[in-house]
Amino acid sequence: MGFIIFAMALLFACKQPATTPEQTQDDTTNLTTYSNPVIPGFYPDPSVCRVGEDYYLVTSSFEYFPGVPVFHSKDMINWEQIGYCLTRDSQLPLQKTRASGGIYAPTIRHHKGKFYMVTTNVSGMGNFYVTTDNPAGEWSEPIKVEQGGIDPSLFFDDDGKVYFTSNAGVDGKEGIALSEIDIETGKLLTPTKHIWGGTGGRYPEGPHLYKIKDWFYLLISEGGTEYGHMITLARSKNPYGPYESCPHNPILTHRNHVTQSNIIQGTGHADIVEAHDGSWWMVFLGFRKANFDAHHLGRETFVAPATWTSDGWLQINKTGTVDTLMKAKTLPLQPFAALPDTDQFDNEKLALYWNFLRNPYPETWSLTAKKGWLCLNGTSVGIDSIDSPAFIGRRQQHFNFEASCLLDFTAKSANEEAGMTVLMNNNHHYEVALTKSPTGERTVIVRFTIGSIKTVAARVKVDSNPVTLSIVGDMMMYHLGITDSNGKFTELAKAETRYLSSEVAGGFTGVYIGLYATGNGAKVSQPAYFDWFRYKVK
Ligand code: 6LW
Repeated sequence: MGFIIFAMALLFACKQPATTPEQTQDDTTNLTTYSNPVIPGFYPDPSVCRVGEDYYLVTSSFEYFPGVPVFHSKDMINWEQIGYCLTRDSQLPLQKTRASGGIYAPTIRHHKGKFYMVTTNVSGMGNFYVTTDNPAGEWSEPIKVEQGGIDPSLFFDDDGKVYFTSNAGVDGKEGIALSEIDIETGKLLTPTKHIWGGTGGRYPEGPHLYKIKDWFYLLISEGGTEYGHMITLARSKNPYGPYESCPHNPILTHRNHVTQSNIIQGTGHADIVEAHDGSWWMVFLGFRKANFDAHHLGRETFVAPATWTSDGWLQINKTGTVDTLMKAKTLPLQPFAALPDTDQFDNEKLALYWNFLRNPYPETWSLTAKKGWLCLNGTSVGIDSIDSPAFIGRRQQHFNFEASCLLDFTAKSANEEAGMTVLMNNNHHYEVALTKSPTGERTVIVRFTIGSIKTVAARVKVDSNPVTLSIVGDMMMYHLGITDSNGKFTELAKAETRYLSSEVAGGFTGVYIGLYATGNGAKVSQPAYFDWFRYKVK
């Protein structure tokens, strides 16, 4: 029975729309069909705010740089990345940050013409916020807040008070804590007080405080970010409590038997917003299981409609559950143009979707050294290191994809290599790379690193230069190989997506597709040049 349910889930999942979400707006019923997740791939811990008829959303980013991507929408369904909150080393020191360290859940708020983004750098800086007038531009230097815990949030009350919440334990009490802060300096104006412990689930976290119709509502997550995740709600007439738990808790979860065969699992960590037409929406994270109960795309951003019950509680998508195809009355859809599949590296700036692993060493990459090519100057740092290799990567956002790059590189020794990787973290990644064999031949290798198990699964001699390296992914497997000038792909080796999943690799991130160069302990004698990179949804 379990297998049949799994097979059905798989069949349904395989039918999922690929690049742009499937969207239709029915004029007679006024209902929109849209696909969830609305931002696929590793974009967890979403937070949203509205300014007039514009919506802004941020997500966490951990050890990747720049940090905290910012998205814009006109309809809550279509999201376009417009920038990052943390673009400078002074805002985001990530040097030697462990995998899944760095930036945890952010909150975005807009108050009196200013945007605020508050988050935690768990690898040193702790809780801090940055501000800006223009969310697509530069944000301020960090303003630190001396309250512990993760998942900080800000609430601006009408009387001018600013409340800071996080999941800090106080006097041995687990749960959500609150203080008032001076928003100019970040200084605490009151002691930190415990306000709610949740409904009994583990890890009460991700708090957001709102004032709606004379009630202070506290939205949190419990149960941990895995299969037991849930979203719970409480309210009080006073920000300090006592808080009354919503009788319908959890208001959104997929931990129960009704959703056990749903491909979407782990729903939690939410934020809400009232749209300019008076409708209410929730953004939250979830993941899509791929290879049995394992997921490798990371935790993704989902959106669901919310309504208020007559007794003043929030109901999410009527059922407290969601689907990959949603039907709801939405704002008029305003989709954005799809990004091109291929990056020709013709601009002097990297496209917004590219990230570095930790703060990049400036000399390791260039878009100007050879015009129209990305140049990676490999150093001694490899992608196994808790350091900053010569690497740029983009998120794998779809189960079925083909990624290719044209690489011009000649290794001078067997240590030197450059290529393409699917990388979950420094201990879990697969690559196809150009190197030199111990006997001096120009060689393409496929290597798998799964924890302490490392193996070169394929090694073929190649004469040509440049070479097109390719990785083709589906729900179950990655296929790594080379593509010839006629576009014919030759698989050299394959391995399961499962071994790059969160369940195997651990941590909070999702798979990246990266381009890299390294001397594995010594500087590489010459640069690796990438003419183009293609990420195509299949
Ligand atoms: C985040 C916490 C969570 O800080 O996971 O799922 C943590 N929720 O709220 C890391 O993303």
